[in-house]
Amino acid sequence: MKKQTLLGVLWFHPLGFALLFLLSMRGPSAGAAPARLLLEDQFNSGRPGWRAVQPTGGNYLAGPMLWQYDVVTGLFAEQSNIYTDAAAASPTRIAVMLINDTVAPSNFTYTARLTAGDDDAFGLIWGYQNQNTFYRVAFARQTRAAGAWPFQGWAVDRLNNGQITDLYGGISNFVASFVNSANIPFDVAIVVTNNLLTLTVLDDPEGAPTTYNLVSGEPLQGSSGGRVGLFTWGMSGGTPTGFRVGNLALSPTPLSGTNPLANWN
Ligand SMILES: [Ca+2]
Repeated sequence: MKKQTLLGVLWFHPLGFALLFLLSMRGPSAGAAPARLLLEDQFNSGRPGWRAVQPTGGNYLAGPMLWQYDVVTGLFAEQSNIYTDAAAASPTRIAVMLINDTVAPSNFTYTARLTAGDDDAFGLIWGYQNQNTFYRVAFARQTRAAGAWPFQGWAVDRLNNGQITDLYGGISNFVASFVNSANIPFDVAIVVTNNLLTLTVLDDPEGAPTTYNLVSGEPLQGSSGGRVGLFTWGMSGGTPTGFRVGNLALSPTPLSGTNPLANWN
């Protein structure tokens, strides 16, 4: 009887569930012995340095929330389509988030490369104090009725104890200067200095780069210090599926987290 060694499954969802096992088994026969487990590791401790947040009180549809991290590409994703209220609009603007453990000081720079697959909303969070108090920049491609969030293009809003204030872009002073394209990455830079926001997008950085100075030194409401992260609302399908976010960097205080496979060769 020929003996087989089979590397069975490598399925890695460190923020959800993953299983790695090496299986040594004998070929099929009437007298085959049960599979013998050589190695098992449940990657269920999450992505170190990050926490998934699903705010309470939301009327959630689709989902369930599952944040994913690809250790090879360093990209974060969430593609469950989880959203709130209705596909036409979310009056509550409640959306799930992924928040880093580092607490940024009041002056900081937060950058990332975003790529949309679907046309609903995703983007970046800063000044996170709790699930009801933070700043957010949202990017969406889908056209919706006037006043219906998420707005097409880009929008900066503030939630303060759940109270929503539109700050820049969106419905308050929307300039249709930037709308993301499917599968075209764009680099986002959030710079906060003395409570003034500068928000810049470099679209298609590796193709035909175009810079959009979306907000230039405009005031914010209260401190912007706090945690940073990502959010998603209704993203699934397309190419890439849902969206991807990578090249995440925060200064002067670096993001928390280590490669969960750092001790694996
Ligand atoms: Ca969608």
